[in-house]
Amino acid sequence: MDALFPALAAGSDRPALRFGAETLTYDELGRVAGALAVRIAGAGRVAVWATPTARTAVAVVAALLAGVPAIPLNPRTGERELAHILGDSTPGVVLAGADDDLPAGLAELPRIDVETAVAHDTPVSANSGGRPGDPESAALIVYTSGTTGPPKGVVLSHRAIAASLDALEEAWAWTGDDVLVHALPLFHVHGLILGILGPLRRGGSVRHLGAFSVEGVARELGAGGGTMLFGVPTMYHRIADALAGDPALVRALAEARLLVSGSAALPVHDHERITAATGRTVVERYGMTETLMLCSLGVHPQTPASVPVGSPPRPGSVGLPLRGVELRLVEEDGSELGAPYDGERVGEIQVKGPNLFSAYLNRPDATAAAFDGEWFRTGDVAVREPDGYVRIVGRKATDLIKSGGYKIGAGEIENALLDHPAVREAAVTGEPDPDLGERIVAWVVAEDAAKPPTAGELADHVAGQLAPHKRPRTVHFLRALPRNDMGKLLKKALPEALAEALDG
Ligand code: MCA
Ligand code: AMP
Repeated sequence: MDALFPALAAGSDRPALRFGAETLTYDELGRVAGALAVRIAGAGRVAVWATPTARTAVAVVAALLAGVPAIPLNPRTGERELAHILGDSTPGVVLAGADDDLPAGLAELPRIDVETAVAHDTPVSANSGGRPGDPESAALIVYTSGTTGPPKGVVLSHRAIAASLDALEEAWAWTGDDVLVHALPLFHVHGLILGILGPLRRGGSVRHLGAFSVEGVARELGAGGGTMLFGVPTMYHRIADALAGDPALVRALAEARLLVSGSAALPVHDHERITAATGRTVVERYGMTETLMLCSLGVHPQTPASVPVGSPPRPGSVGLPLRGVELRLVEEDGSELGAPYDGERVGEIQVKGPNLFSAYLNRPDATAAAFDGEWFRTGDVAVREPDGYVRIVGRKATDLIKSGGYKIGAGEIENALLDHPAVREAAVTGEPDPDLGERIVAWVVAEDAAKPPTAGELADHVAGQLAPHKRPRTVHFLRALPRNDMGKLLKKALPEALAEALDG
């Protein structure tokens, strides 16, 4: 197998990473990551304190070069979730920045501070292109939520990462000349694998904004030098909102080669607003932590970079399966929906391919349950148009919420709420939200109806235990949760219970 980063081995003074004022060339990245790789070789698994900084990119590249599995940690992870992840993945060391203030949960773990400055005596590491080790070995362990229980560690191999990034190279004519702009978090597949490892595998460069802002996008794209933008629908929604009063933003988007949205469906209305203002079509792609990338609209490689085209715009569609991905739709009764497709019949998306994960860490039961034979069950429900294009229409599990592009299990939030002393019963649902896609709503029965906790207190509690993006944005207080005769919670009846909500 190819080493993941041929351009690192070659070394050059071309920019690889830029985070704010900090830039690392391929030569510099090869030296600092190569030196760190030598230090962590044999460390077992390494946790990476995944702030949106160059240090995170250096730490992850070093782990990949050393052949040591990396576990990216959301630096805002709350106590309970962090304890679970550390207990499950048992890293031998944590890589962080010298000025990062690590929480108590990490105090026991040896710490290595990640340097991004090249010491004069740092040699170009012999392995800075990475040893062509076992392609099946674990490269990253990325935690993802399920409907119930704590998040599961998805073990991703070098093979899966290379296969997925190379399929995107073809679909998007992605080259070393591309400069990717994004502001995605670096502890998930989208921001880390696509957004950092993707450009590095191509020998191109990435400019990370640190935090998302429409101004940052306008500054870096187009005339700013950026050729591609990756974002979740919430980011494109905010961009669409800003276009009317911002000619510089319109120009920046119009001049970019490729605008890509993923992690959740981009509403047709936002597609239309962006196209109307800029003449550009946002390219949707579909993937999952367990499968990496599965489908995308494509661009035509022969099109000059200055001419912005996508394959025929198809808002609401995620395009065709990528190279190497086998995809089928399976009906409730287990029968496969074959061609000819009619754009009407609905089935669960199941997939096979070299891009798939290896296993859920320590969870052979969950790994086995996720497959139908060799086919991975995505839980996403779709139709195929007569020409094979895939259109996602929903999800099998109503207890999975996609908010701001993050996947969040209702069960883990319910458990966290139930841990609050003032909460007797709790149910969590996702409700449509124009900005976040879905908004987390908590339905709570207080221990003492006369003295319920405040909504803000419960949001802080969930943010502190799990993560801020899992906090409920709306809390309704009820006298009782709707249940059937067997005592089973009836989530579908919750909206009706709203009329009797104590919060008015
Ligand atoms: C607010 N904050 C709080 C609280 N309230 N913090 C603690 N406790 C509270 N009670 C803080 C937040 O931490 C944050 O701080 C700030 O207030 C605003 O938070 P929030 O409102 O949550 O942020 P947002 O504006 O809603 O964020 C929108 C976003 C974000 C930027 C679009 O949702 C995002 O980055 N989404 C990306 C998700 C993603 O990458 N998904 C990929 C996984 P501060 O402002 O300081 O940060 S899916 C995947 O990988 C698959 C493979 C795929 O297909 O891509
Ligand atoms: P995650 O497990 O966080 O990696 O999220 C994966 C899920 O995000 C998929 O199973 C889909 O439900 C959803 N998803 C990702 N990309 C898209 C897209 N372009 N359109 C609709 N849903 C998407």
